[in-house]
Amino acid sequence: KELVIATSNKGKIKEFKTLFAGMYEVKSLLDYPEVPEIIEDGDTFKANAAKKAETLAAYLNQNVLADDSGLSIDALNGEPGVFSARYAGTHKSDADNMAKVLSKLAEVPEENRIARFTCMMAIAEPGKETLFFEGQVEGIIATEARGTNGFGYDPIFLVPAYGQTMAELTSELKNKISHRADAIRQVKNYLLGG
Ligand code: ITT
Ligand code: NA
Repeated sequence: KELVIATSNKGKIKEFKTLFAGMYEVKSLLDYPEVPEIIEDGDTFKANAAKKAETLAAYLNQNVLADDSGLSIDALNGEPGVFSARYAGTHKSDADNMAKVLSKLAEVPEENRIARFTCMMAIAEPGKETLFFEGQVEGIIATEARGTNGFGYDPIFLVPAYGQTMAELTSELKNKISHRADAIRQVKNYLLGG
């Protein structure tokens, strides 16, 4: 059985394939290059997740899951938030985004570097109301990037319980504790009728 996910982020796709292994064959926007670009102009993770899932579900006329996610830092009033993918500009790298965060927090002491990753998942079914599942994980923004696993802001996101950044954890461990794992646990419960 296949599950279509409205994402072209390779880091997410890799995690989805692992998290749904044995349950679904994961398809992504990379398998549908003809789909027009979906503009993410919402103010919230929920609005963007709904737009991605509903647009692709209507286009393919089948059920679609979407993930809108990001990093919210208390000391920056929730930034980068919905701008996480393009915080340093539209054609900048993850490294540029992380550098911008570290520079904005340069004078902020550790106790005030609290942050969380949020993963808002939407399941859109043609002709039905969209469903939402939200996962989160809390951490501390490190003072420098460490680790090479994962993607996005993982190298600067310290997970206090392990004393390591999300990018230093094995992908197996990230897939147990992450915001995405949290949301997918709820999605699976729903899909399996739990
Ligand atoms: P799609 O919209 O195609 O799914 P995207 O990268 O644009 O890909 P988002 O709009 O949801 O996805 O932006 C999420 C950004 O938040 C992403 O680009 C990363 O910078 C960051 N992010 C999300 N999940 C993350 C994770 O597990 N680890 C680190 N950073 C993450
Ligand atoms: Na996006």
